[in-house]
Amino acid sequence: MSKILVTGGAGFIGSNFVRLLLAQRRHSVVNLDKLTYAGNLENLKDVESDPRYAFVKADIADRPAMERVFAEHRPEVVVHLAAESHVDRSVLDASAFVLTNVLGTQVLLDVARQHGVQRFVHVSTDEVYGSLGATGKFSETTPLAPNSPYSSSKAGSDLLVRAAFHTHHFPAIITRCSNNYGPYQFPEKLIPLMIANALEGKKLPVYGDGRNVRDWIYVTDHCEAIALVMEKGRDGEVYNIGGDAERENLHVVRTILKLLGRGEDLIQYVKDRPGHDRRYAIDHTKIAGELGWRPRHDFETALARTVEWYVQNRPWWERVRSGAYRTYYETQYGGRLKGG
Ligand code: NAD
Ligand code: TDX
Repeated sequence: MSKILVTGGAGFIGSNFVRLLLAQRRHSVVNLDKLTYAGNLENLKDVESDPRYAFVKADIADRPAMERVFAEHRPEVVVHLAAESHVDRSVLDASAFVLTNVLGTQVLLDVARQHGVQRFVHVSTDEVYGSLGATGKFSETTPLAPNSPYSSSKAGSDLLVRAAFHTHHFPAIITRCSNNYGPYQFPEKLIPLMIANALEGKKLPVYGDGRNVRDWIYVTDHCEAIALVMEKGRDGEVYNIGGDAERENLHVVRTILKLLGRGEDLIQYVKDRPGHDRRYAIDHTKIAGELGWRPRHDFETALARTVEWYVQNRPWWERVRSGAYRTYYETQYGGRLKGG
């Protein structure tokens, strides 16, 4: 049993990962999160009283705060998911992306190394490889060619992790995953945005011609891959993770409308995202061969299950949209927990 520090555990993938660790492993988990707009402790309501779970509010770019957290909690393993994660926001203002994704990752690497952390899993993205044409897939040896401020800041963090391994023999591993979907995804990303808008009878904004392709993966498949890499991955390696589910955006949007019994008149074509990557597709042969991982969920079934989750959990995303979720930390945790 280890003590695992998960950064960004109040976000979409992080909260699913914390839940998976507590349910399927015996580890104890410290969730370290700044609670930006994307951090929502309501995502972890069901596990917050678990004695193996602790929450710390802190910024990964704040070195003194990180030193305090590592000295107090002494984690053996770090799984690093904290990031600014939304491409459209990075187009409007890249500064938070550089601060958190680049500087924050370096601070975390330094402090984790000083404290003798035995394994550091850096959760990155397929977007660092850039954009594909009609054919081909990203492998771990595909050159980095990020196109957005978001993906460039993630590529910067990947290179700093690589440098920590090569320069300091720091036991770090990088994962690069394709587009996730599932419960607790912030409704600014394609799938939850389209579901919530359709449920409210609002327009569904499709960028450009809607023919961009993403390789979709159900979030728990990604979380299982991260857990396997954490347990059995090789230091200094990169592992690609993907869902074998390439779909055009328009297909995804039409499927959501069909599942909700809404008409295609809700679709609204809008101005394209600047620098919009055309296609992503992941070759995950390496993690399949080395660690025996494969995605378990097929896209159509898991998308239907996801749509059902947003229908059943309407108060969750309505509280996100109204901003009410921001008060949860204060009312639920106010004064009781130490933070950075
Ligand atoms: P998210 O935006 O839902 O969550 C990010 C979390 O990080 C939030 O809880 C936020 O409060 C926290 N955070 C942000 N800045 C912080 C800081 N300075 N200090 C501490 N915490 C901070 O993101 P997500 O979609 O769950 O993505 C998690 C990770 O996985 C990211 O690193 C992202 O790049 C990567 N990733 C995401 C996808 C995807 O499809 N969503 C795919 C591949 C990789
Ligand atoms: O309103 C929209 N309309 C639209 O057509 C939104 C929000 C998106 N889109 C398109 C843009 C993309 O082609 O849908 C596709 C998916 O968009 P996002 O959900 O914003 O995801 P993407 O830009 O592909 O990046 C995501 O996957 C990789 C995550 O946000 C990243 O954090 C992750 O690294």
